[in-house]
Amino acid sequence: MKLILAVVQHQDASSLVDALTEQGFRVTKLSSQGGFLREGNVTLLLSVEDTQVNMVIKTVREHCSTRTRYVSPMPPIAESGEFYPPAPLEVQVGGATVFVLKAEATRL
Ligand code: 2BA
Repeated sequence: MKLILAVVQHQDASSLVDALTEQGFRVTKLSSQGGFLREGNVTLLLSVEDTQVNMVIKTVREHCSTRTRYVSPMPPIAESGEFYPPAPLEVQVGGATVFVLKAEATRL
């Protein structure tokens, strides 16, 4: 068995969960937050057979898009009233960050 953790963007989460559920996978959806952008994202938790990992990854790939975000860095400390607006930093987010771990599932 494998435990798959998939960090995906909010915009992609619903269609991905629908697709995985239609394929018969059990999915747990957790609200999460990225440490860099400090924005909400979604972490999906799936326990699957080893032979199903590729199918899950294929489905994640089909439903998760790469998006560009612009982050404003902190402005430099102003001296003598001058202001230099810092250039926004371009960041590519997604499609998805996927971790596959060995797992044993026990239902109590
Ligand atoms: P965030 O930490 O908010 O990161 C959002 C995007 O910012 C990242 O997209 C990446 O393009 C960029 N980024 C992150 N840390 C950076 C840094 N130290 N310097 C420069 N740019 C940086 P993704 O790589 O697609 O990651 C999307 C989200 O997936 C992350 O949100 C985080 O929640 C999760 N994630 C990504 N890699 C991870 C890892 N190795 N371990 C745990 N979570 C991870």
